[in-house]
Amino acid sequence: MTRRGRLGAYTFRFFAAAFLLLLAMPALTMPVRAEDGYDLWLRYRPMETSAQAQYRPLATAIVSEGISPSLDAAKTELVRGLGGLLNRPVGAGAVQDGAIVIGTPTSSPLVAGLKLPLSALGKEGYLIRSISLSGHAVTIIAANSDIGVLYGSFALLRLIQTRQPIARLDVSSAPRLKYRLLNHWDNLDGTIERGYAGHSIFDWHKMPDYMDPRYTVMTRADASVGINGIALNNVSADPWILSSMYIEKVAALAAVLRPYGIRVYLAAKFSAPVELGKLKTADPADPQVQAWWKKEVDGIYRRIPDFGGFVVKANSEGQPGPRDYNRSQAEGANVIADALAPHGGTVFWRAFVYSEKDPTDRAKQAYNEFKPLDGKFRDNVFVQTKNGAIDFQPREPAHPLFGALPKTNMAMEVQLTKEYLGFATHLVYLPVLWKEVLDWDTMAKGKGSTVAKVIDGSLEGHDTSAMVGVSNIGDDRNWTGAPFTQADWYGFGRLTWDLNLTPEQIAREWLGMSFTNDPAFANAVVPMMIASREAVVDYMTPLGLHHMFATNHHYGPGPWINDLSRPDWNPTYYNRADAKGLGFDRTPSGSDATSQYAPPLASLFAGPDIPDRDLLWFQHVAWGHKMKSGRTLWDELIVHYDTGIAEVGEMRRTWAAMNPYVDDERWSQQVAFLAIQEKEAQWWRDACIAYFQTFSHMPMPAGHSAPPHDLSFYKAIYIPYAPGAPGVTSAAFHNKPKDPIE
Ligand code: GCV
Repeated sequence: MTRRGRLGAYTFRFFAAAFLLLLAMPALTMPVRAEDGYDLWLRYRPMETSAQAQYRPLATAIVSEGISPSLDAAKTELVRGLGGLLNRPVGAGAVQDGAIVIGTPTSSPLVAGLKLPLSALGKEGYLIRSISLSGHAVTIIAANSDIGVLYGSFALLRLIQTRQPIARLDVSSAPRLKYRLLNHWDNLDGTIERGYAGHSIFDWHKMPDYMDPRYTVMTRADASVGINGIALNNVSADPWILSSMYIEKVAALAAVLRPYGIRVYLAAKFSAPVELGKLKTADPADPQVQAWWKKEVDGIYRRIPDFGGFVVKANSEGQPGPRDYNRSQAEGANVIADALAPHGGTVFWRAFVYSEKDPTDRAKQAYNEFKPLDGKFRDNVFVQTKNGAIDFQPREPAHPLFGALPKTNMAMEVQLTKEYLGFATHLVYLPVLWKEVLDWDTMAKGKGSTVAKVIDGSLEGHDTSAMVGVSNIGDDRNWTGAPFTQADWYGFGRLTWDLNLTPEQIAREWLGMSFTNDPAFANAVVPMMIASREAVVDYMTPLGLHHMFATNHHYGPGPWINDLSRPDWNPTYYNRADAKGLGFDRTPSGSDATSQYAPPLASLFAGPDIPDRDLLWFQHVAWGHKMKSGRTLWDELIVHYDTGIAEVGEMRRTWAAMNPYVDDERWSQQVAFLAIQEKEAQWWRDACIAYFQTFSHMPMPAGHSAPPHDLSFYKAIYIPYAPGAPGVTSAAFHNKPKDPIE
């Protein structure tokens, strides 16, 4: 070859190599697999090679004898999960070493022949056991129902996803609560009240002809953590949902949910007999009204035989209710309950009842209304009570109704969506908050009368039980608006299944399934998640402060707001800041809300030994009051605000160091969200201190800086279109300060 020819060949090879390198570039520079959170905790990414080798012999085939939609769902999930995790197809097969045999004694002669101890597991529990079958080492997933088998399948996958040993399993598990429900506050127009993850995933307009595949993904996620019912629409309900047009759509959704053991519920508007039925009244004592509910309910059950029932918000925040007809909450609930009873349906009647016409402390109103009605509700009614007496605050004492209605089925309602906790961008791991309430000792029947025992029915021997969560799901690609808000959805389900789980356990599981099982990752991130709850209390509402939120959207601080039409919507109503001090006097010399608690708690909250964390909830305290730490109230308050901010700073540092363990997409989104959180924690602290200082007139304690602006700066911050607020457009001009650009 001539020199020229050689040169030509080299040049060709060089350009060919450069071209190939160019083609390979994206693969070299991009992460191996992009993650956007869509797959939630059901990611099923291939395990590390060593783990694959360890688990593959233990999951070689799936043996399922029966046929049913739920068994199919279980099989499909195992095929998908095992195939993904073990990085090789795992399909249906015969009994062999490593087979996973699933079924119930009714559907599977194999399972029936084993005579397993299933009776204590009830309808939904499951048993997973490693046994020898015809000389083969297999894993059995057995239950009394196909749904139990599905739950067991998710449980086995969870064990593998979190790298637990599965060679010698003997696990039985049954849910502690009978009703484990999510309430979606989704409006029929696609908006979501207090939703921070996009629009509603329910595309009502296209239903029933088009059923978005996302419904099934959501359902799988719900079922994987044991959720067994969802109410589809906002509790501030649109009567249209009960029309035949919408019931047809609801029936189509119920069909998606059914194989996964999830029943559909609806929020019903109390005045529906008037709006839909064209009656003159919705009075529960009116025979025509009673007949209307019966006819409506019968019609629903004809289309949805396993319909769950209704959740009702009555006489609350402008919603109609029995009081409009001088009837009690029980009479209102019972008329609907009577219509549902023959079909096995349930009413979740909300205790979130307070009236602008009642001058009584808002924190006392629900108790006053419901306490005299104990024993008057039908058996198929739950009184659905928020965890605290005001409204999903960063911290509230448990609602005084827990333990106060021994003859009534009590459900606890908590909020997954973070209306009062900084929306989706603030990392606040909510199982810590819920656990605090579940562990709260009401003392109703002496020591140990925890809220958990009230809602699981054991305190008073009820045979039914429930917990309800306000959903945080929207149509954002990652479902809940942020990587870490998925943990609240996951944690809610896991906790309702097993109230004994600790927030740490739940966090560790979720991190392993959603990110990585590397212990170094969990060791850093679990404490960060746990600390996140106290951080938000500290930077938003320390020492028992509550409802300091800006109007309507509740985004950011507004402790000075005092001009709303209803006194009990004003933050000043709650903080009572004045020249003397701070806090709501709910002792006997004040509103006497303390007396709604069992005597030992009542005297604790009204006396000098009250824990700091509840102080300003129950007492009005002088600015110079000596706290347990020896500091004045004023100094203590500032220390708490700054501790909260410091905690978020610490969270940022922790997460920044997690880059090696997490895909770039989720890592960098969380980096940005934590930066927002820190900025807003500072905003909360500065705005609140600037306001309170106008009363305390006290200097900043040494080492703590003064807010950089004066109060007028914070008051002028105006956010017209913060997401999630009801009627946001009409409210957008409320309190609008003069725009500096005008
Ligand atoms: C659905 C709070 C929220 C409202 C919500 C209400 C409720 O007041 O701000 O958006 O309305 O609680 O729980 O009914």
